[in-house]
Amino acid sequence: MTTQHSLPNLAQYLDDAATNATAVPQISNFVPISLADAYEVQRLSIKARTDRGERLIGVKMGFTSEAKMQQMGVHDMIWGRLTNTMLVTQGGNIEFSKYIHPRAEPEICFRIAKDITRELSIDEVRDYVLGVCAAIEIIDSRYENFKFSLEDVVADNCSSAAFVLGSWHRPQVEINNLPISLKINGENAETGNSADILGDPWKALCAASRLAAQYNEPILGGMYVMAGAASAAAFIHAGDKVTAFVEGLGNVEFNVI
Ligand code: OOG
Ligand code: MG
Repeated sequence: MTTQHSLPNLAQYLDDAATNATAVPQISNFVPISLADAYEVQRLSIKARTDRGERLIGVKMGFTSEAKMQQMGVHDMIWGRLTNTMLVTQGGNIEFSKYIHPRAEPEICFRIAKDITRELSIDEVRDYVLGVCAAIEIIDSRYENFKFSLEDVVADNCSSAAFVLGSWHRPQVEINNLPISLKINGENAETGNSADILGDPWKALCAASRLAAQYNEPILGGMYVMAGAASAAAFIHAGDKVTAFVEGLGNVEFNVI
């Protein structure tokens, strides 16, 4: 790897692309990087954000459903980081001009009750959760044409751009086998079922705990964990009203201005 393609330079390349809302060629087009290097690029690009004053407030799981893997042509579970500036108020606005080619996807989010430092089993994972809610993730790949390899998308913080959270429910609420839909301007854009998230959305949190242990990055009490989309994602445009509905958890929405 040349100095030009050092991991810090690649992190800056992606951070600049996000800041300037300009798509760039995917990294794998000009230099091969390993998955470990890609996670290091992700860590460095997030460090650039926290150095500017942003705070780490959670993590998001990616490719936890077949629908997402099929849509993006990537077949491994991944995770990315969420900072406070990505959190959009429920019913609030995002400015289209700050994004490249944003897409929205309906999700389920967990609020963590106490630090997760080791892999949790499906039987204990609920004890680590304060609440669950319907959510929307706004993804915005920094790569041209939203095209990437697994390493590319990991380096790009798994396309994370923004997220919106609905009202909180107690962790005892049933979250498996719930119909999920995404509407744009009242029209159905995507549909899915929470069972499509690894067969049970709680398993997405188990997977996050495994990654937390593997990368020695605890998920702290108070943080959010997005479970990953059960459906494909839909492109959004200025003027759109975007609503997700998770049966039993309710609606969550935002506007694109
Ligand atoms: C990568 C992010 C994947 C999910 O929910 O599966 C993701 C992408 O699709 O660009 O957020
Ligand atoms: Mg997602």
